[in-house]
Amino acid sequence: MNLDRPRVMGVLNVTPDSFFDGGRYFEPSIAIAHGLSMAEQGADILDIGGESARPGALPVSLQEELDRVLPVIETLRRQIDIPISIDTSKPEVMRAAVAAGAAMINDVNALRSPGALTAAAEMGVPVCLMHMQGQPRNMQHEPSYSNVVEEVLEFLQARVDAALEAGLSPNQLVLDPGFGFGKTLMHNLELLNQLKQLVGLNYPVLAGLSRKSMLGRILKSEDEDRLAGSLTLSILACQQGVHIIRVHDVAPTLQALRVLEAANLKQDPQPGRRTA
Ligand code: 8Y7
Repeated sequence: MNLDRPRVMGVLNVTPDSFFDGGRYFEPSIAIAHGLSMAEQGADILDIGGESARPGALPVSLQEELDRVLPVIETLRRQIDIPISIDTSKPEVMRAAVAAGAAMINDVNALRSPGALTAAAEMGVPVCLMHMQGQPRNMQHEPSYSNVVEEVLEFLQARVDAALEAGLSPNQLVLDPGFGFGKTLMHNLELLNQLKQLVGLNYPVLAGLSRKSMLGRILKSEDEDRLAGSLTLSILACQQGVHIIRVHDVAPTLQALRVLEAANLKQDPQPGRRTA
């Protein structure tokens, strides 16, 4: 995938308890329709997940996770052209999802689960390695760092080393600071302001900021009212060179990116039209 311009990854949760969807996309047919809709809106990638990473969320069984995601991947694979990413930490789900047509692995646990490095090395698809302090069950209890930016970079560098050691290729790797995963608002804002440092490691960088609780903290708003804040955060990330943004609202994000691109290029996207 050409990453010269930022790419949009659409979030497709197939869980009854995810951050925002709150079970609305649990039915395979509803999840599939939502995936088709994001593809139509212009998503570059779809990220399909069957286990919620919401703070406080409990793990789901292997069979339950497979039952949730596989029918959705199999059907969407046949109906859309864009790559499908599997959001999982379980090596068995990675393997089954890739066999069903997934072209990327998004692992919030950065391949730390037993067998995950080997599975990813064998499959050879791109992998997103994300930083998380703690586990979803307890990660927001008391996040603590002496220097959040340094510690996140060190963690990701160590996971890159482990991945290369396990036989993954450097051009398979994507890095993610893991906004909201064991971080206070201040930690998230510091990371957001220093994203250039992560981009400087010279791997593609993915950022997920869409509708996250940091916006609730800033805006004191409920989930439903986070679109403008989400767009602002995504644009700030892309302005620092982030390559992929993971979002719920595909069409508005693409609009915001078109505006950013025009501003950066100082170019009229519709030359010849006599308007402002
Ligand atoms: C992220 C993510 C979630 C993120 C990556 C949510 C699965 C929480 N957030 N994966 N997943 N980065 N790579 O709000 O920030 O969507 S779940």
